[in-house]
Amino acid sequence: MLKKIKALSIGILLGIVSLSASAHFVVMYTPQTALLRASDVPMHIVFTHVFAGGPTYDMEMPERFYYTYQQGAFSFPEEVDLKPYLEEIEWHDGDRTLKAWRADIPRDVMRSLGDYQIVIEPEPYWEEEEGLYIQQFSKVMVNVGGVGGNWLQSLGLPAEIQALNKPYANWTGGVFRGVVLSEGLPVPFTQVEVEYMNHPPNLDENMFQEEPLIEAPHPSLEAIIISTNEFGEFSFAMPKAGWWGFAALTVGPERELNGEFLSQDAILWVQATDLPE
Ligand SMILES: [Cu+2]
Repeated sequence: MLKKIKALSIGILLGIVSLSASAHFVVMYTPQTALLRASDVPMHIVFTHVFAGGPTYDMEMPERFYYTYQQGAFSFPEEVDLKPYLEEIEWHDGDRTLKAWRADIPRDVMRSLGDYQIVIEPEPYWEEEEGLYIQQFSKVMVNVGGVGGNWLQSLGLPAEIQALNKPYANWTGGVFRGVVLSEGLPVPFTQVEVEYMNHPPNLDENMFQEEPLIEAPHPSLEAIIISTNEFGEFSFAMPKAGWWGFAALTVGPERELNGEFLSQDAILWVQATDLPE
C-alpha cells in the first residue's frame, strides 16, 4: 500500500498519472442487491478509488438521491426521493477522516416486488490534485422478490450506463453487458473502466477493509479498461464474486465549469454471485 502511494506521488510529480490510471468511483454499497423479500436497505455512499481502497475524497450531500420503480410495463415509472434518509458519516482512511453518507432506507419505502434503480446525481466535485471538476451519475439496482421491472430502462441522465443484464443477477464468470449513454444516446468507442471492489467496506467501522481480496500483478489489471463498440455497448466477464464497478468517464455533455474542465461520468455497480457448492 505504502509502495503504491509512493509510486503514485512520483507519478504525480512526473505528471504521468492520467485520468484513467485509476479512477475514482462513487461507491453505492449495500451488502445484498437481490432481496428475497422487502427489507430495510442500508447503503453507504463513499467517493474513493475502489481497487486500492483509497485515497478517499470528501463527498458533499448529493444534489439528488432517489429511486425509480415501475410496476409492469403498463404503468408510469414512479420516482421516490431518498434524500430524507441520508445521514452524514465520518469515513476513516488511514489517519484521515472524510465526509461520506449513509442511508437507511426503511422496508416500507421499497415494499413492492420488482426493480429499484437507485440513483445519485452529485454536485460537481473539485478535485485539487487532478485539477478538474468531477460529477458522477451513479446507479445501483436492488430487486425485491425476483419479479422483474424497470432494470432495462435508461433514465436519460446526462451520463449513464444502461444495463443489458440485470446488475443483481449474475453468476461469477458471467458476462455483464451494458451501453454507455450521453443524455440517452449511445457513445461509440468510449473507454469503460472496470474495477473490483477489492477492499469491501466495513460498515461498523466506516472504513474499507484493509486486506485486499486480490493482488493484481500489473496496473492494467487493477483498473481494467475496455471499450464500447460502434453501438456504445460493452461486455465484461466477472471472474470473482463481489462488486464490480463500471465507469465511463467524461461522457456527459458538459465539459466546463467555472473555467475548469468538468468530467461528467457514469457509474454502475454490479454484483456477481458464486454458484452454490
Ligand atoms: Cu482519482
